[in-house]
Amino acid sequence: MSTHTASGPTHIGRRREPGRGMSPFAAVVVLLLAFAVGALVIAAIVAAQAADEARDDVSSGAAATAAPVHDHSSHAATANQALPLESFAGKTGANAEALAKAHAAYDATLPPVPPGDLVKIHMTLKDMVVEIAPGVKYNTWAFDGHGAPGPILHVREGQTVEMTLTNGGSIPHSIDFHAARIAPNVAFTDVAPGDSFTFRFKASDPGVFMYHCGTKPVLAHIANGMYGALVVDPATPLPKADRSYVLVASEWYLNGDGVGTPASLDMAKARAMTPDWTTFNGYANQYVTHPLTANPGETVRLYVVAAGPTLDTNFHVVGTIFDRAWVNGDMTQFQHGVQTVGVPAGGGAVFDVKIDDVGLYPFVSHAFAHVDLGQVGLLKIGNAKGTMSH
Ligand SMILES: [Cu+2]
Repeated sequence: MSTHTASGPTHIGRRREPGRGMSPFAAVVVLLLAFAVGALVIAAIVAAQAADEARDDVSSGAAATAAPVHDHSSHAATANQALPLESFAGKTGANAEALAKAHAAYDATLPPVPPGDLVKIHMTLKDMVVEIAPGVKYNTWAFDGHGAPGPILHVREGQTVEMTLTNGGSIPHSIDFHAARIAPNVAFTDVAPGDSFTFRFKASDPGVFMYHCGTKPVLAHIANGMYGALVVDPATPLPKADRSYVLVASEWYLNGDGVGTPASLDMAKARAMTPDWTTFNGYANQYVTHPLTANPGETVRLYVVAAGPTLDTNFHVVGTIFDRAWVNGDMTQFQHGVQTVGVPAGGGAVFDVKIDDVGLYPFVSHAFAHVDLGQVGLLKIGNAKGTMSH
């Protein structure tokens, strides 16, 4: 290191004992140079390690696209990922406001429970490009052609769900229901492209549950949009709600801005947990532009699932307090008067709010980096006007 300092462009660096006979200013310069060289060496080591990892990522990313199994034996020669990881956070298409208005918001309304003891669900998986923010396109692997999340499912405790998965995509996929008590190696099995697979389970536990693709690497399959929510009503009905909405929180990791060419998954970012966008129901800020609505005094029930793939959601509604919070989806008991509830990745919770005053009430993940990345919406009570800064 001292050699590097000595060969530097200033005469100061040539002195073997930089402290002696030197002005205080020169001593500081020498010290700073020493630090700078040290930092460069460390950066070089980190960059070398990161380049190795990037090569791994390229090969496993290719494996994720072409086949669901990691293949560490083949290391692609090209490392085309810039390091440090480039963020595309907040990078929208031009005229973002107009694009956001034109976007059809994901319908968060909880659908009714189908009649009968047996509920048949058929989903066809499809590779499709969706918008995840104004003008930002992403290559998803989508449940039932919905983009992300997949369809909201709603059953009652005691009903049997018969799930048929048809794989219209190009690689194997599967579906894992958190609501099911079933051998995953039997039911959540990989379905080859073009094939269909049917299994049944009894919805014996009430709550709001995640479902997702469980094919390896699961991180990639969930990050590519393969998730959704299943609401199981308790056999003993909950207190009456006037409106029920379902919000699936998730994050997106982009290998490009998605503005011209659709972005795909950046596995290095997914592993580093540095998302470009975080969303409710798959599109940044969509319920800011198209708020969820209720009348003053109505009870609004919010079913929240944190799909991840990795990050939790700290659910909070600005300007009110949860009248009831079924924390962690335990429908046997609720908490009163709580402000923020953590919904873990892979978990769910149910919230009641009753708001009497007309206004715009933001719902957020109160880990505010998520708000900045798009995980925020508005609950519009009555004929409220204006905008909110949250
Ligand atoms: Cu999948």
